[in-house]
Amino acid sequence: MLDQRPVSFSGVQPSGNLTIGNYLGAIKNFPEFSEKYKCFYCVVDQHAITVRQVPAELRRRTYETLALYIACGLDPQKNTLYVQSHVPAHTELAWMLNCFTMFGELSRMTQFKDKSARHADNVNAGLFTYPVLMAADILLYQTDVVPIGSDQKQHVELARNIVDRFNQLYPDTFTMPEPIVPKAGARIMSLAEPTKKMSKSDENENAVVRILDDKDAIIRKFKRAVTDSGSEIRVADDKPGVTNLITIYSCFTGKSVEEIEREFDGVGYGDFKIAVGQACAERLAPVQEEYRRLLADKAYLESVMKNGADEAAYYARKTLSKVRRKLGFVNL
Ligand code: ATP
Ligand code: LTN
Repeated sequence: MLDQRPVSFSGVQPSGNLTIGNYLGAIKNFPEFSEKYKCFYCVVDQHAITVRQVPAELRRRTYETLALYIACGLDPQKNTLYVQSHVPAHTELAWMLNCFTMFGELSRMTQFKDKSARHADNVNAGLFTYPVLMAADILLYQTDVVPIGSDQKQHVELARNIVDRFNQLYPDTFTMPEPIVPKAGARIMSLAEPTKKMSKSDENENAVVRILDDKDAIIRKFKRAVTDSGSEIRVADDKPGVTNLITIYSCFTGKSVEEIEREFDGVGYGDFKIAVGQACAERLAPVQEEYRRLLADKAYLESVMKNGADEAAYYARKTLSKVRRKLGFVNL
C-alpha cells in the first residue's frame, strides 16, 4: 500500500568520514520528520564518484554512512534507508531531466565552481550534471521537503526550476519540493578557516571534527580552533571563529546564544573551547557506541539496504512510468 503522507527526502555522499557539519546541518534533523512524513534517506554513492574515490574505501564508507544514519536515530522500520546505486531509476530519471536543464543554469552552481577549482585535473561531465542527479533523487519520490544544510539550497532551487519547466510542458508531473534548513547549524564553519564551510573532504584534519572522532581528538581540535582578536565570547560579524564555536555549543547543548554569552561572560577563550569540545564529545558518545555495534553486523546492514532499495524502487517506478508516458516513450 502506498503511504499517503507528505514525503521527506535527503541524501549524504559516502565521500569521507562525516563531520559535525553533516550532523548538525543535516542528519541530526532527519528523524524528526519520521512521524509526519514518509521518509527516504539515501546514501548517494553515485554522486560520490564525481570526484575520484578508492573503490574499497567507497564500499566501506557506504556501509559506514548507513550505520551512522541508524545510529543518529533513523529507525529502518520507520524510514526507507537505502543506497542510490541500488535503485537504477535515479540515473534513468536523471537522463530525462538533463534534457530539461540548461547549460547556463548548471554553470552558475557554486558547488560546481568550487569543486572544479579544487579538482582542476578532473572536471568531468558528472561533476557538472551533479545537480540534475540530485533533482532526480528528489523528484522521483514526489518529495515535499528536503532537509539539508544551507550549501545545498541552490541545488534544491535548481530542482524547483526543473519542476516548473517540466510541469509547464507536462502538467501535474512532479511535486514542488521545499528546502528545509535548520535555524541553527545550517552552515558549520571550518575550525581552521572560519569563513569557509566545514567539509568532510578537507585535507586539514584540524579544520574538521568528525562524528566518529574520540573525545581526546575532539577536545584537541577545539583547543586549536582559530579564534578572533579580542577576548569576548559573543556572536558578531567580525568574530567568525567565536561565532562558529557558539553555534556549535548551542546546537549540542540546546542553550540559546544569550544564555551562552551570559554563561561565558568573563571566561577566557581557552576554557570556552574546552567546554565546547566536552559538550560535543558528550553528545556524540552514544551515537558512536551505537554505530560500532551496528557496523559489526554487516548482514543486518545489508538487509536494511535490500529492504530499503525494494521499497524505494516501488515508489520510484510509479513516477518513472508516469514520466515515460508523458514524454512519449512506449511503455510495454
Ligand atoms: P564533500 O566535502 O565531500 O563535498 P560535504 O561535507 O559537503 O562533502 P555532503 O555529503 O555533500 O557533505 O552533505 C551532506 C549534508 O550535510 C548536506 O545536507 C549538506 O548541506 C550538509 N552539510 C555539509 N557540510 C555542512 C556544514 N559545514 N554545515 C552544515 N551542513 C553541512
Ligand atoms: N548534494 C548533496 C547530497 C545529495 C542530496 C540529494 C541532498 C544528493 N542527493 C537529494 C538532498 C536531496 C550534498 O552534496 N550534500
